[in-house]
Formats: sequence, C-alpha cells, structure tokens
Amino acid sequence: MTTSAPAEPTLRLVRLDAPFTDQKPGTSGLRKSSQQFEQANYLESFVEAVFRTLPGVQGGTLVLGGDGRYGNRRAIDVILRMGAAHGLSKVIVTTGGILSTPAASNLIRQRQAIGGIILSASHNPGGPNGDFGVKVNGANGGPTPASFTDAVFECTKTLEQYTIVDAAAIAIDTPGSYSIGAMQVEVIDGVDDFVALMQQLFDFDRIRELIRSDFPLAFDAMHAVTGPYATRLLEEILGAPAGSVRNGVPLEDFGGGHPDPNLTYAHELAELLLDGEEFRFGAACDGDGDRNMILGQHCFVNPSDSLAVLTANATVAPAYADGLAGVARSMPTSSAVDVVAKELGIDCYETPTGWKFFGNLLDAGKITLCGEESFGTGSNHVREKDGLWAVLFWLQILAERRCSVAEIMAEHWKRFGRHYYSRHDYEAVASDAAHGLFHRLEGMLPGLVGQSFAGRSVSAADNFSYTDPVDGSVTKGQGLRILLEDGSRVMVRLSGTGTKGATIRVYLESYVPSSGDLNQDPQVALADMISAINELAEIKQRTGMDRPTVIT
Ligand code: VG1
Ligand code: CO
Repeated sequence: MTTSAPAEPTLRLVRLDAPFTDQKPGTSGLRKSSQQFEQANYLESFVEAVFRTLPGVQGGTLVLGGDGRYGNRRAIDVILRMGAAHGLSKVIVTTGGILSTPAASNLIRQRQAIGGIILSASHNPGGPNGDFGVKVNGANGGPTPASFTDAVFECTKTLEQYTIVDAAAIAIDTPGSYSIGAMQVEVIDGVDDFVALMQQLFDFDRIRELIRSDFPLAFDAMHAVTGPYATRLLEEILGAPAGSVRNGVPLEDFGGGHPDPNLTYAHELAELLLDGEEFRFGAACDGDGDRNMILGQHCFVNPSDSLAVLTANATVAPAYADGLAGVARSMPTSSAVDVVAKELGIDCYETPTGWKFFGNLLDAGKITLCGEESFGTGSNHVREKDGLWAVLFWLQILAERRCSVAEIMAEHWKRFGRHYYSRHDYEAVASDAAHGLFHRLEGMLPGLVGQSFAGRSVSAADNFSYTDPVDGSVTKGQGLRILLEDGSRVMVRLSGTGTKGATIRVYLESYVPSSGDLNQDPQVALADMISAINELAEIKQRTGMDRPTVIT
C-alpha cells in the first residue's frame, strides 16, 4: 500500500466552442474511432453529461477501468479529475486500469457504487487507428437503460462547459490509496474480486480434477482484458499448464488483432481446435471480456446452442443446483433455449438485442440465465454477459459428464432437436445503401404475410417491439422479422456498435426435430433461406458485396 498526501487541486471550468452533436450511445455505450475521441474536449463533453445525469454523483462511489486499449490511461486520468470536480467521494480504479466488463459489474455491486465507467469498444479493434468507447453502468451493475443514455445524449447536444480539476496524475500501477482534493482514489487489483466470485459459483476442485486429467485446453485472450483473469483462474488456480492461456498480455492495440471471438477473427484458435488433434477444449473472449466462444475438438458451439446447453445442464454448477427461475434470450438468438425452458417448465423471455434489456428481468428475479447469439452468455451473478464465467461453466459441465464437447452437442440435439442457425454480417457498408436496403425491406413486410418464402409460407413479418414485463416500458424498432409457418425465422438488423459505415446483420434459424437430420452444415441446412433473403432484400446489388464479411 502506498499513500500520498492530498494534492491541492484547482477547479477549472472549460467552455466548449460548440457542443458535440454526435455523442449518441449505441447498443453498448458511446463508440467512436480513437481519432474522434482525441478531439479536444470530446471525451470531457460526454463525461460531463454523464456526471450531470447519473444519480448520486455528489458523495457517491464510482468504479472505473477499461480493457486496456489505446486511450485507456488518458481517459482514466480525465475521468478522475472530472469526478473530483463533480463531488464524487470515492473512485475505485484497478491496477493498470485493467478491468473487464463483468468484473466491473461485480465491483459496482460489491462496493455499493452509484455505477461504473468502463472504457472499452468491446470487440472493435483498438489502437490509434482503431476504436475507443465509454460504457456507463448503473448501481445494479448493468448497462444503463435507454432513458439514461438518451438523457446523456440530449445533454451533450447543448453542453456549453465542463468542470475538471488540475491535479497530478495518480499512479495506478500498484494498489494504494490516493486522493484528489476531497475525493479518495482507491487502486485495487481488478482480478481478485472476480476470482472470488467465480469460486463461489463453481466447484473448482472438480474442474481442477478434469484439467489435471488428460484434458489439454487452449484459451485465447486475444491480447485483451481477459489475459490476467484467465491466467490466474485457468493456470494458477485450476492447474492448466503454463501457456494454456495464449495472447495473455493486454496490449493497447490488441497486437493489431480484432478482439472478437468468432471463427473469422479468432481463426488461429479455431484452426487449432477444428483441424488439430492437440486440444480437447478451446475458448476465447473479446476485448472487454464479456463475450465467449466455445470450441471442442472438431466442434464449434454456436452461441445460441451454448445458452441452451448451459440451461439444460445448469444444476451441475453449485450456484444453480436448485434450478433456474427462468431464462431469456435476445430476439435474434435462436430458439434452442426456448425448447429447453419448456421442458424444464420455466419461463423464457425474448428481449431486444443488447444486455441492458436483461437488467430488469435479472433484478426482478424472473430469470437466472440469459444470452445472445453474439457470443454473450451470463447469469444473475452480475449484470453483464461474462466470457470467463461461460468458460468455467462449460468446464464444470465437462468435469461432471466426462465426455467431449461434440458428444454434449450431439446428445443435446438428440434430446431437444437442433436449431440450425447462422448470422451473416455485411460490415462497413455505405450508410445510405444499408439504410436504403433496411427501409425497403421494412416497407415490404406487411405484404409478405401469406406469401411464399424459401418454399414455406410467411406467417408473420414485423419490426420487433418489446414491452418490458417489469416496468412496462416499450422499445420499438428492434429488428425486422420474417416468421415462417414451420417456425423458421429470418431477422435483419443494422448494428448499433460499428463505427465505419453501417453493418447489416442477417440472422437465420430453422428447426429440425430430433428425428430429423442433425448433422448438416448449417450453411447447407439454411441455404434456401439464405438465398431467399438475399434475393428479397437485394443484398448483393445494394451492398456490392458477393458474400458476408463474417459468417457465424
Ligand atoms: C452487438 C451484438 C449484441 C451485443 C452488442 C454489445 O450489437 O449484436 O448482441 O449486445 O454488440 O456487445 P450490434 O448492435 O452491433 O448488433 V459488446 O461485447 O460490444 O459489449
Ligand atoms: Co464485449
């Protein structure tokens, strides 16, 4: 522990030449290029609006950290000095500013903070030519709802000035207690509390037995935030051999990579597992540690299926031994979990894309597990999706069942049937072209009902609207859906996290009962629907792209 005498800070009021008009948060925080964030006063404007909008700032405690990307340290310094100017009583910062999104959620809850600021653009690339982002979580530890982010955006549009104190930068590389004027800055290890939480949820002894048996595994931290967490958990505590965690040192530019754990951007790991014989289990997490990809030998686990498998096997983990209150999935996530929930006799909710929509259901105790097709799974242990939690949960299941990942999948489909599922992303499409495609398709929806699509009849087509079962709030325009008579679905959304042009996401799902062919390549099983939507939405003509950028 080191301590420093309170520096005498000077309060400074900075006037903006003009307000920024583009600080509207998307699916998960304000996400822009690093260059945009480096404009004078850009970060400060957003943070000022957050401090003016967040309840309890005066005298409150805030959690602060990020995924270690370029801009992390500068942002921490600015937010600390603005926090002091706004009367926070305490800020909890993690060493090196390294804090995963789920660990931040946990700290907010443990420390009764008013909320947290997480510096991350998640799975987007980092570095001076990459992206930066600011996510704001509330007192429940979860992403703030749209009512909050809308209010912040409104505030930025007319903002004239912000306040900050001038003070020497705090040394955040070692734990210690510091102060800026009356505000205390507590620097703690960001890994400790998270590890303690995981030890409460899972039976580490059993997982250790599995790992020490003949069970070589590979975890790819993608040079992002989970490196220190995974090294501590998998290698130091659970006994995986040194080197099991790959790319485990967080780098400001993620080593030039794109820290998105999918088959395209985590292809080195994917090749090791899908083509090689060396490893029995593989996993990767994204920039800020909330996403996960699960691989077995010669087996990719679709994230929607992963949620269904965790739900079906939940009771093997001590935390869920008494069963689940209910489950939830985002609208474009496949219905695989719905079938499991039905058999378990528990409720299953369908929410819009984005973790913030699970918050009320979790807080109200209506659900225990939830997930999204975009490699996100989580539970009521925090209010964010949690990549390493999902990895440990899979290891717990494997420790109990002592079979391969591929066998778990085969048995699951044999029992519940298989939801063939795929997502096709068209990235960096010219914004006008993407919006044109989307609006044209939206206009066509009412006329599609009763028409033929991929050899089936369209039973309903709409733009998804959600009524929150807890607070009754209505969120409209959450994605186009074409529902077919046999339960198959196609969904189309525009991404709310991209920073270059627009990204079109096409989601495809088709169910085969357990008596059907369970071993097809999803691209083949879905081929007729893929060509039907490509034709209907004129994807090729309008995007100029022959094929998607990423296929999951
Ligand atoms: C994407 C995913 C969504 C996820 C969001 C944030 O949003 O589709 O499911 O919640 O990213 O994840 P969009 O609007 O681009 O489709 V993360 O890991 O950025 O915090
Ligand atoms: Co993320």
